[in-house]
Amino acid sequence: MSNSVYIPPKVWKWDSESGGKFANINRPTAGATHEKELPQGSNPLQLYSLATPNGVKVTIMLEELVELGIKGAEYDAYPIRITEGEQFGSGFVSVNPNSKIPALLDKSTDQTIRVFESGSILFYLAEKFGKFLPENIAKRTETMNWLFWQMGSAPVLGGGFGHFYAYAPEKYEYPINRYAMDVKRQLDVLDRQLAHNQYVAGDEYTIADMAIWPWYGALVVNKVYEAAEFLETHTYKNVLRWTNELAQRPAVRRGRMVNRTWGAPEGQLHERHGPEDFENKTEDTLSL
Ligand SMILES: N[C@@H](CCC(=O)N[C@@H](CS)C(=O)NCC(=O)O)C(=O)O
Repeated sequence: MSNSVYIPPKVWKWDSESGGKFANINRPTAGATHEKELPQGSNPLQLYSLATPNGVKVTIMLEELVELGIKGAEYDAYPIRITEGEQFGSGFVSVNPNSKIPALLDKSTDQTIRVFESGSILFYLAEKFGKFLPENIAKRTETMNWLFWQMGSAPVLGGGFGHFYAYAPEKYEYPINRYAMDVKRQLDVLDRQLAHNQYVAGDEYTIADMAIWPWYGALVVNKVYEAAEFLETHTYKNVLRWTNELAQRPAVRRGRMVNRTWGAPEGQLHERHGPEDFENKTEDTLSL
């Protein structure tokens, strides 16, 4: 291994020049960096997010709920441009002190409720509307098992593998090997589960699928980190089958577009305030 050896100093100091993609927004402290109120619309739910895998989990859930005709699930979605530091504005920090998208406000309750952490948001919405989380205790627990599995595995896939393979200023063999091994193990876990189940938690489509699809579904079809060949993701046939099936769902297709600020203009709906916005507020139609 050719990487030079690092001897940690007695006390760690922040090297803001350490580089890598997103280095400009990383810092070792919490709290707001500037005053900025968040916009609010008239729908019961207010979402502050971006169409990254963690953000898409929630927009898929909301679109599935709206598609079922649940009026209380109507939402206003505003983009938080994390590369520009908008997650450190005072309004956003008051909704999520952890300064990460997605974050949700429920204005339909006696006192407005804030919800942060994508897994917590999925669970909150599933409980509130009684959907996509089975009532049967065994199925419900299996759903929560896989939801927590995803929340635990994302830092390995995103913070570990994705960071060192795609974003770090240089490629280092040790962390790439370490995380590639674990991501492949996770893919194998999923592949074995999906060999005998239509959906991740069994025969029902649940919040576990919504949490896992934006990460592992994207990975196996080369939509994150350009790592499909490196990880030989074509070998995870059951994950691919499930990925492609879910991609056909209309709510999944819409969920991917909300708060998306990159890619094809017809796939970008920066703000979402109602179902009709998918017809006339995407970036291609706005520029006409
Ligand atoms: N555990 C959190 C992770 C959220 C997260 O990492 N969000 C990223 C985008 S995918 C973010 O906001 N990053 C901005 C930053 O780190 O400053 C969740 O699942 O909600």
